[in-house]
Amino acid sequence: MFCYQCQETAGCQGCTVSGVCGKSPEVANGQDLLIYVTKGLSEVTTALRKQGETVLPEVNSHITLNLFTTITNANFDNDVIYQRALDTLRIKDELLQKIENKEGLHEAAVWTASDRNEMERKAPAVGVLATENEDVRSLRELITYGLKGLSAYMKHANELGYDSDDINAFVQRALAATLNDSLGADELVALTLESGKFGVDGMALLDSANTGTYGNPELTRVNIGTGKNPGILISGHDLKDLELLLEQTKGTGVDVYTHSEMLPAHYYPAFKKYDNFVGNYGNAWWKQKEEFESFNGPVLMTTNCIVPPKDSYKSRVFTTGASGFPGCVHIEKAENGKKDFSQIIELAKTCEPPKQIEEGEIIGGFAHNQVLALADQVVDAVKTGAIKKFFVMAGCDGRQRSREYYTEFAQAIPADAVILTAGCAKYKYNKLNLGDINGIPRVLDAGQCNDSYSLAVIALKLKEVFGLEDINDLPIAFNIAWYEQKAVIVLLSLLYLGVKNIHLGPTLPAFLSPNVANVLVETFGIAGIGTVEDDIQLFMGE
Ligand code: FS2
Ligand code: SF4
Repeated sequence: MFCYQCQETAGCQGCTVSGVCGKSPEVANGQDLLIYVTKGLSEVTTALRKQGETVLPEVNSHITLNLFTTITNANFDNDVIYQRALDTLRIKDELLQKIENKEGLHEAAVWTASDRNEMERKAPAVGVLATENEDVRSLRELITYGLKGLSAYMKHANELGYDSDDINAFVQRALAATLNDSLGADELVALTLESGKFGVDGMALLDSANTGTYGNPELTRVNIGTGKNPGILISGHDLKDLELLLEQTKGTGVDVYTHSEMLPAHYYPAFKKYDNFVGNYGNAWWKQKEEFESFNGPVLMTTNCIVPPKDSYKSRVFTTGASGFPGCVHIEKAENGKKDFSQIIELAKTCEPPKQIEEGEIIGGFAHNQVLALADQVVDAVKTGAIKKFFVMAGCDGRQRSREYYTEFAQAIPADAVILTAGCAKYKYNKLNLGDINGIPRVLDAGQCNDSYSLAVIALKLKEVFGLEDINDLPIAFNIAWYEQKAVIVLLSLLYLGVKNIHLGPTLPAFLSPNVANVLVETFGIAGIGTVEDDIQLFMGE
C-alpha cells in the first residue's frame, strides 16, 4: 500500500505498512482500485458530454459517493468498497458502448473485471505510485484530494435535493484529466486552481442547501453537559441524517447529542424545536475512543471521521451514508429516501444515560448571515481600533501533540484580535473562554469545515465595506489546520478567492513535491507554521 493523503501520514512521507488511521493494506488497495475505476468512468462520461449526451444524476451521484467513500476515516469496509467498484465498472461498461470514438481512451476507461478477485489482482498496480514523475503525481493527487472534499460537500447538498450539473461535469473532467499523460505540470497547476473555483461553487451550493432547508445559523449557546435520559450520539457532517433521527426520536424518551463536526447543527433554527436535542458531547473526532465509551449509548456515524472502534463499544456504533466499518451495522437509505433508525433507538432505551464529562455552554452560530447582521458593530469595532486583527483558524483537529500549537496560539493572540473558525479545528480553543470585544465573542464559530465558505463571504463583505481593492489588504491572517481532504478543497477555494500568505499546519502535505510546494510558496505565499511567538509577531507585522 501507499497512501499519503492525510496530515497524519506515517513519518510525514506515506503509510506503507498500514494506515496511521487504522486503514489496512487491503482496504488501501481497494480504495486505490475504486478511485481508478471512478476515473475511468469519468473519462467516459466526459467523452459522452462532448458528444452532446446527458449524464444521468444517478451516475453523477455514484461518482461523488465513490470519492467520498475514500476520504480519510470514512469507510473501512472492503466489501462495500469492492462492491462499489464492481457497480462502477457495470455503469462504465454500459456507457462505453455509446462512445463513438474509443481510440485514445485511457486503460482505466476500457479495463473491466467480473469479480472481486480480478479487481484485487489489479489494485496494487493502479495506486498513487503508478505515476512516476514526482511533480505530476503530486499535482494529480492534489487535484484528486480536492475533488474528494468537493464530492463530500456535493453529497450533503444532494441529500437536501440540491445538485449542480456544472460541478459534476467539472469533477468528472478533472478526474479524467488526472489520467491524461499528455498534460504537464502547467496544465495541472491550472486545473488545480480551477478546482478551487468549483470548490467555492460547491460550498456555496451546500450553504444554500443547508440554509434553505434549516434556516440561517444564529447565535446559539450549546449545552455541553448531559441529561438524565439515555441518549444517541450523532457524529459526522450530514444534517439530513440528524433531521431524520430527531423526527424518529421525538417522544421516545431518548435524547440526541451531537459530537465533533455535528456541533454546528445546534445553530440552525429548524433543529431548535426538538426538546430532546440536548447538547454536544465531547470534542473533535480523535478523542472518540474515550468519549464513545463514556457516552454509554449508541453512536451514529454519518460520515468521517471514524476511529476504528474498541470492542467494548463497537456493538453500539452504527454507520450510514458514505461511512462504514466492518462489524458495525450500516443503515441504508430506503427507496423512499427515508432511513429507519428504530434499531438504534431501541438499543438506546436499554443503555445507561451518558456519563457527564463536561459542563457549561459553548457559543457559536456565526455564519455569514449572523455576522453580517452584526456588521455595523464589527465595522465600528474595527474603525475605533477595538478589533485590530482577525485570525481565520479554520480546518481540522487531529491527534498529534504538535497541534497544541493551535491552543497556545489562540491563547497568545493579542486581546484586540478575534478568531474566525469553522471545522473541527475549533475544539482546540472553543472552550478557553477567551471573552469578547464590545459584546463580540473573540471566537466566532461559523460551523462545519464547509462553512469556511461563510468566512470567505464575511471577508469579502468587509473588503467591500472598507472599500478595499484586495482581500489581502484587510486586517485578516489565515492560520489553517488541516487533516483530511475536505481541508484541501477549502484551501484551493481560498486560493481561488485570491487569499495570500495562508499558513498551513501542523505540517505541510506530504503529497506536495518540493517543486509543487515551491509554486504554492512563490505564487500564493503559502507557509508552514513556526513557534507561536514567532508566528504572532509575523502576523501582527511586528
Ligand atoms: Fe474534522 Fe474529520 Fe470536517 Fe474533517 S471531523 S477532520 O472530517 O471534515 O473536519
Ligand atoms: Fe495514512 Fe492518512 Fe492514508 Fe490513513 S488516510 S493510510 S493515515 S495517509
